[in-house]
Amino acid sequence: MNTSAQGLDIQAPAYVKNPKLVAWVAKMAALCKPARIHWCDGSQEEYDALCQQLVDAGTFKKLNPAKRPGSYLAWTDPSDVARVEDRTFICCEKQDDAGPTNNWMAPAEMRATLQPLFDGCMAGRTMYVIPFSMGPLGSPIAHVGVELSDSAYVAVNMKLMTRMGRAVYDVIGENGEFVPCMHTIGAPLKRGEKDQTAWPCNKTKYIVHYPETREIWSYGSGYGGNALLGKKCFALRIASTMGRAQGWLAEHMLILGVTKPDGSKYHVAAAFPSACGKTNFSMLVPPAAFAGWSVTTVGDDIAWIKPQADGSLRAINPEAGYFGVAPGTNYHTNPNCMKSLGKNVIFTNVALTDDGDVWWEGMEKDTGGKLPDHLLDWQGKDWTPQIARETGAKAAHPNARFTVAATNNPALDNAWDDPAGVKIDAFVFGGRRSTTVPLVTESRDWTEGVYMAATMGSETTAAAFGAQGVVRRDPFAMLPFAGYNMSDYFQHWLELGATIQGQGGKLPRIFTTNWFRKNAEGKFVWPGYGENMRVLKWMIDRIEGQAAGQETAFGIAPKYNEINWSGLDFSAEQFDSVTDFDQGAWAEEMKLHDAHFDKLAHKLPKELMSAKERLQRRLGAL
Ligand code: TSX
Ligand code: MN
Repeated sequence: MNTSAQGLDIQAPAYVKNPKLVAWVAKMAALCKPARIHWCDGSQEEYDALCQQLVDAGTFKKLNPAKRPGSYLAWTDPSDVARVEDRTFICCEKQDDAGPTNNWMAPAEMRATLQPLFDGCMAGRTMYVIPFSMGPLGSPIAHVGVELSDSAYVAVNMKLMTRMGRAVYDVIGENGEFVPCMHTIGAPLKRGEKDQTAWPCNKTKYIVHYPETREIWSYGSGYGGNALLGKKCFALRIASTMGRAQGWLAEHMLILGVTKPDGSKYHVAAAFPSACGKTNFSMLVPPAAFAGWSVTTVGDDIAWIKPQADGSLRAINPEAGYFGVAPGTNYHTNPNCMKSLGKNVIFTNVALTDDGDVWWEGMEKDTGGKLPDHLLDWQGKDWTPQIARETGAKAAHPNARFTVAATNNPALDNAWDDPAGVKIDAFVFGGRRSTTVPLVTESRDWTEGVYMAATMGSETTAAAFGAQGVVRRDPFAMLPFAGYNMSDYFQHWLELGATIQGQGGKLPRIFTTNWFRKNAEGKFVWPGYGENMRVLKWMIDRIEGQAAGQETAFGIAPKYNEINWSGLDFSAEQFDSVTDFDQGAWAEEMKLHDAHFDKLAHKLPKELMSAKERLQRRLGAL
């Protein structure tokens, strides 16, 4: 197909057969005025050529092939290192539909704001047409998108993070639907002008979603969730609104499989706020005492979950790769992740070693505490242990990332690419709390589970925020990612449960976890990491009817002797200290729940208020 826009030839490859798509590309090219258009085919040759181009431009450093084959390192502009939540907008007609937790602007006003910014924004650059499927190609749970971007970094990251390339055009066909995703770094080049930096971007940033027309417009940033639009923008914000309209769930959840020695297998979908170790949990290695058990990864960040005719919920990971935080990752915290990072990785904002490899804080745990003698830090400056001691300078940015294809993961679940998805047997909602919230509980019913998820919270860590130890509510770990009113989102969860139950379906169990309780000395009591397998096993025992548990105010909890302690020295007293209920602490906790619900009061489901009253009655009876 051939359409012309202001002298620029929009020569689509013959295999692009969708007139709407070609017309949209032509219209966007006319707006953004790129020097050329590159229709990505997703081939390895294309990936290699784009990486080489990024090396030539200085954006990528090719890492030592003897140490890290097929891998690259990018250092971003110091101002472009994370998602920009205060610049993220949900633009629906009514502000009430975005709710009190989202930034909102009326669509017409936002379009008028973005029009002049996008006019000519790609001048002198290439517009990449990036077709991608979120989920296995052609899966009934999957959906496709097309991102137009002037960043080759985005194109190569999308190749690792999604099913990107030619085959997507067959899914779109002549009249199939796709979510249009516009992205620009917002750094047009004048005629003959060359980039002054290896990471051009714009101080002005907009991450904009139009849920009603299912569009994404991103301006000014080249980083992660701001620019790889299939991820947070599509797979969570836009997809959550699609799920609400169509009766399914788009969730900020990892998906893992647990296989027992007898071969039976369960799938768990788990939501944790940031800095709780989601990727670690999705790649958990069971302790030695769990011989014959295995944990496999379906996904580490996002789950799309659709009700089935048989009353089950089946889930896919819409992504095809991991865009994870590097600092803190090592062979102790996540061996499978480290093994995934051996080759064909794009690193962003980690440090460069003198022999052309990468390094980040936490890696010293794998070398007996020994730090490298010299590095170039994520800004290209000299770094030595002495400089670090004297100035506190970090070698890697705390939000430094790896991008890697899921197929690198040695613990990848064999159903990870199954178009039918996997049946979800349990939901887990985890928070990071040094007090109050017990190690694990199971909700008595769906509504109580929704209440637990709606009130979940995390204590801020020094690294992430100014104040330490303040509880931030992050309902369902979806606060920054819900594409509509958070109270309507709770209602959607309640209705979905009621519908499935009304049809005689069997809902997944709902559990809460907290790996982070501390003792009076401020030390973590629960060993966490692989030892969380013991909690996973108790969940499966519950599902199988093998553990009676005991009633608590906040759901059903394990008795000490219901946990398999083989190979771990963990006393009943220690167990008590991560599971006990402090009446005073819970009284304070309920005040925080009240304050949280006050903010969402306008449309808060009445059922959640009733659930709160039931909880309060039980707490009063402690
Ligand atoms: O990821 C974590 N998980 C889940 C793992 C499957 N982390 C890291 C969180 C930051 C990203 C954890 N940190 C976990 C955990 O279960 N638990 C803790 C707290 C903790 C930290 C250190 C130790 C024990 C617990 N022990 C030693 O350092 C020896
Ligand atoms: Mn995430």
